Amino acid sequence: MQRFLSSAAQMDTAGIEESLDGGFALGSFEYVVDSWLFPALEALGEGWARGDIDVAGEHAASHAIHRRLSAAFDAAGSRSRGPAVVVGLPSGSQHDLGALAFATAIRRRGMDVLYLGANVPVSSWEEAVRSREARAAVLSVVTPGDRPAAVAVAERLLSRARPRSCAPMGHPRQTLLMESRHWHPASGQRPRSSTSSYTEPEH
Ligand code: B12
Repeated sequence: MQRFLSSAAQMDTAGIEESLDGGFALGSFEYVVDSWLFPALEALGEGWARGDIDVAGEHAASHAIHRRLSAAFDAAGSRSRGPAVVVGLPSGSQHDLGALAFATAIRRRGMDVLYLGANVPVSSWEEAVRSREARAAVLSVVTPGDRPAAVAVAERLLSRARPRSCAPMGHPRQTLLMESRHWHPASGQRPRSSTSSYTEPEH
């Protein structure tokens, strides 16, 4: 990880790529993401916030990671035959690496993933969930500022498009889970009885 951070600080693209080669060789995709990649991203953000890593180095490093995750997502494509799941970010939110990693992991488990990426308006979430008849919608909520837009998406989906569940996920402080308990598939009418449950951790 140290090599990754120093390469980002020096804007050394070969060093960034070599450290990613080493990181991704540590084990399965899921193991690498949890044990190496996300801690490395967190350290990258700390380096940027301290001023040790310039915005250019941070952008170069996060783009290199984006390319790796995209390749892993594509490589998992042939297994996508299971339930449809839509994954992405709400309007205004650009931090899509966590969502892309999650989308890749569930695609590797056989789910039929529609990955929307960053900055998706409420109406487009609705359209995506409806057109794919998605069983679930998963939104990544990386910063507190992303939360109102994520809630707007979840509320719209649960009132209209009705996936079986809608899960805005992120740091424990930002996470909330909204679930439609009584799902009426494609009836075009509101469910006779529906509840939304919000699970909000204590602050
Ligand atoms: C890369 C990066 C960027 C890139 C994003 C590129 C991309 N394509 O994603 C760019 C350059 C675009 C960017 C922009 C900004 N960024 Co930024 N960024 C980061 C950085 C370094 C990594 C983000 C990341 O992907 N982390 C990996 C994720 C997965 O980690 P995580 O969010 O902690 O997620 C964990 C859980 O929440 C959970 N999780 C997250 N998503 C999901 C999804 C699912 C489905 C599940 C199950 C779980 C889950 O799993 C993770 C592992 O535990 C972080 C540093 C950090 N600490 O993360 C800063 C950081 C998030 N950024 C920050 C800031 C301030 C910004 C900007 C406002 C900067 C600016 N002035 O423009 C903008 C905002 C853009 C926007 N409108 O969204 C701050 C946020 C501070 C705050 N609390 O609000 C951070 C924390 C940096 C810092 N240390 O200050 N950023």
